[in-house]
Amino acid sequence: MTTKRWVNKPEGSNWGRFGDDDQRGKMNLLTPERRVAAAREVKEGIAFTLSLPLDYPGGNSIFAHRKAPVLQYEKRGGAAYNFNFKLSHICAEYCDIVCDDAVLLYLQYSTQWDGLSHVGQMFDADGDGVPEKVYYNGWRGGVDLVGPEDAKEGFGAHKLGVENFATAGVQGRGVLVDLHRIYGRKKAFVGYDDLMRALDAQKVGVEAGDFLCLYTGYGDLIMEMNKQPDVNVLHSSCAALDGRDARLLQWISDTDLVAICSDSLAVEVFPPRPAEGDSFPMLPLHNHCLFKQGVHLGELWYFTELAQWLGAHGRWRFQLTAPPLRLPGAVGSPATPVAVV
Ligand code: UVW
Repeated sequence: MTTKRWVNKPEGSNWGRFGDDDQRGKMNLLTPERRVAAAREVKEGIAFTLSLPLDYPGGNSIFAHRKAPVLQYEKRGGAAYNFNFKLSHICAEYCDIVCDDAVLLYLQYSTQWDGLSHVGQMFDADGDGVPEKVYYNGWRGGVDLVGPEDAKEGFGAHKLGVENFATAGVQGRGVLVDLHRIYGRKKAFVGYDDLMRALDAQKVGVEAGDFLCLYTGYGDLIMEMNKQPDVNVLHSSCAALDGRDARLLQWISDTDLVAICSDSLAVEVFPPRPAEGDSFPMLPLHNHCLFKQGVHLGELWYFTELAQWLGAHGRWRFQLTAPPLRLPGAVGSPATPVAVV
């Protein structure tokens, strides 16, 4: 049985399109036919890893609340650490030695997916005249997504967690737009007209079910900074989408693309252009994609070698495989996406 949990739905949203209890958004558009079409893009069998090393960007000056991963080790049987650990103490030769480890990993520190529970909005979904904390498809903050200020225990994204996305089988056709070729490392707000010009110049289109991938050069800057990111340089460099361009947002909805992935920090320009009025989303593209449309966002991906190869071969489409972790209740997830051309 499904439950419709809203009376009002936000303007420009597609809530209910994939069912009242949907938690996967446009990943529902990854049909067998579209996966076969994506597989047809494989001509050479050459693979590209689209992840930064997960200890990049380095430090936590970009976001104080996201820290570099820390590997941790446990003792085995209370005595020695389970690292270079001899499984048997009675033999000197041929005995196995083993290692294992743990990690304190901020899930959105490096190459990552934003799950649909990452950004919601204050919105009067129940029609009582008072806005409440709501996420994609009407799932509620404090009820379906429970944090330390909502309850004493049982935290997590009980709805819209990345495990729903992981079990969608995240494989399809990627379309790369090389914004770096146009803008270099100059900071640029890419709106609808700019994106259409870039697609026309590459003679490629984005179709329903596609993953739109944006190469901006930001990932190269991150790598060159060698784990000591200069935030002022990063915030004043490279192209990103202009989340305040209404025509761009409408195109994202109409195209039925399933995700937008970029080597930049936030896919959209962050901080964004000032908005009109006194009440508006701080992250307008996140608001449109994650909250209204169920379109996942991939951030801090690494496209450099793929972009070079595609440019040299006059191709822009490829097969993309990019599952998040199947980690119940998580909001975001690291990713190690693979493109095959
Ligand atoms: C923020 O919190 C700014 O989100 P993101 O990493 O998705 O840009």
